[in-house]
Amino acid sequence: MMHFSSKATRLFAAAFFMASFACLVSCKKQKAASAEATLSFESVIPKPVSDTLSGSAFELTKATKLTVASGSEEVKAIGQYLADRLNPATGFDLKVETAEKAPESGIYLALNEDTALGAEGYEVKITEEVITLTANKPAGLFYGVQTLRQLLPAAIEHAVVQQGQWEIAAGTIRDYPQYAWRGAMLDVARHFFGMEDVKRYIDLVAAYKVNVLHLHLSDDQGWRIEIKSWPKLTTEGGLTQVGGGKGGYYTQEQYKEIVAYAQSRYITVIPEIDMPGHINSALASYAELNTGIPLKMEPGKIRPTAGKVYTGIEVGFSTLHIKNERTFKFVDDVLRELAAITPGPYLHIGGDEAAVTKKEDYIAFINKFKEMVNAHGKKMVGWEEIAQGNVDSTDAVQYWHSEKYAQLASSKGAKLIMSPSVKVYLDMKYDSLTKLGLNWAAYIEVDDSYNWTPQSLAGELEQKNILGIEAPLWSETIENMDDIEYLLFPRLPGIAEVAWSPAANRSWEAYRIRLGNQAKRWKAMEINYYRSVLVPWVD
Ligand code: NGO
Repeated sequence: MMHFSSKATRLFAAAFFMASFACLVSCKKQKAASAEATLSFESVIPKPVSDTLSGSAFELTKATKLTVASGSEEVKAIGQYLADRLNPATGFDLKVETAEKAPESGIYLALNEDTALGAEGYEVKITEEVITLTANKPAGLFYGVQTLRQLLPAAIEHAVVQQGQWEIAAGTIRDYPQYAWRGAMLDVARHFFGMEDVKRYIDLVAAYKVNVLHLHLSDDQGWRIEIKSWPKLTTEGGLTQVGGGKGGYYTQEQYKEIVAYAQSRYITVIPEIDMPGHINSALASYAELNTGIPLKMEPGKIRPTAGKVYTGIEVGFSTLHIKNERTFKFVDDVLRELAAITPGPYLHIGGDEAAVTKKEDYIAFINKFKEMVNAHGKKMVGWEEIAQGNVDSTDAVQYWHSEKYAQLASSKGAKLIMSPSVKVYLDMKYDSLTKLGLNWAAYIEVDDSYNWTPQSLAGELEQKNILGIEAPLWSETIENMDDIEYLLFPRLPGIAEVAWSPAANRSWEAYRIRLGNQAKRWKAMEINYYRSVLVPWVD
């Protein structure tokens, strides 16, 4: 207990008590003010639909309780996913607890009917005491968790313990996506990427609320998915890749593991077998798929010989043959086996650049593929050229550069996935100095891939026909994870924002600041990215 002997000491003590009392009243405000100055929602990509700061902050400490509403294993798993993101860098040992009702402090996740938020939206309310994350469906909780990650200091992304204060700006965020299809494609055919790379790719895109992983599983250079009834597709057709290096393939068990991993990140896998062109790896594996029917060639054009293993990067030289009896047995077996291991609703049949398939054969092929895909309980997706076939409102057509085909697909009632090669082809170089990538469509700087809306392309499409957006990463020139990351970052987050955030909320000037704030995060995540001079990076 304090003891005051002299008058001077008593006066000092009185002043001290008064100051302390004054602080009790105002220091909380001061903390709030400093939080307001340093903490904001400006670190979040894609930009939320609405957010309001309240001016104080929540601090995550080792005493913070992480609670989920009881009754759903799925919600508990999302709680665990959050704990796994928070524990390594903080050094805390947060454990997921369940409760019947919302606690008064800590972090709380629960399902809660709020129809305005839709199937993927969420609301997060942050006060000094408690963070309450709610959503109609688990997917919304998962996206809310991605937002919370980005609201914490960037150091949270380190894999080892960091010193730091783990504050989150207080306020409310209500958020939901504009488009149901927010995709990223990875071409594992031109160069093969193993399980760890695919999982990292999934994690990187999941952080930006991407919900579709389109795997381009076959092309002229390689067949990458085990088909048990046609084993040579992989044991022969999967052996090599562009440049002649060792290829590879996923067994069906491995594919299922990828699908499950993606599912745990609320990402649907869409497998693509590219047909009737881009099929050389199959022709090279099974002589019976070749008929020897001479191919229609452009005069003077030298094409690679279809039917032999191919390691270059030409396109449009191979085709299945409509008059070959084995062709449809082959296609049906492949689609059946693929449908059986794919829980998602779609199978992608490719359909692009069938330059040596006769037009009437091409149309007959697409109509037949559609019947087969539907017979196996799935819906068909294909590149824009499939609009020439009998597509309808159950099919999705992936626009990549032809306004004519996009309009045709839309006039037949098909849904459009927007992958404009001049905006979102991640294999395009940033500028003429970029070492990786191609440039046939355009040089795509980070502002180019951000500054567009799906409706204004392909001759003004109606909103109701647009299913969403997908960014393809073709792999002719990329060989490893570092290469993947360099072309993905910084463009992918901006494309994800085009797919998620309302166009009226977006502006390049504001976005580039938010993007620059991601640099520390990417460093912590060890992401290899292109340091565009257009972005004010904050390290
Ligand atoms: C085209 C082609 C692919 C290439 C890619 C390279 C489509 C749909 N087909 O896009 O085979 O890999 O360009 O940018």
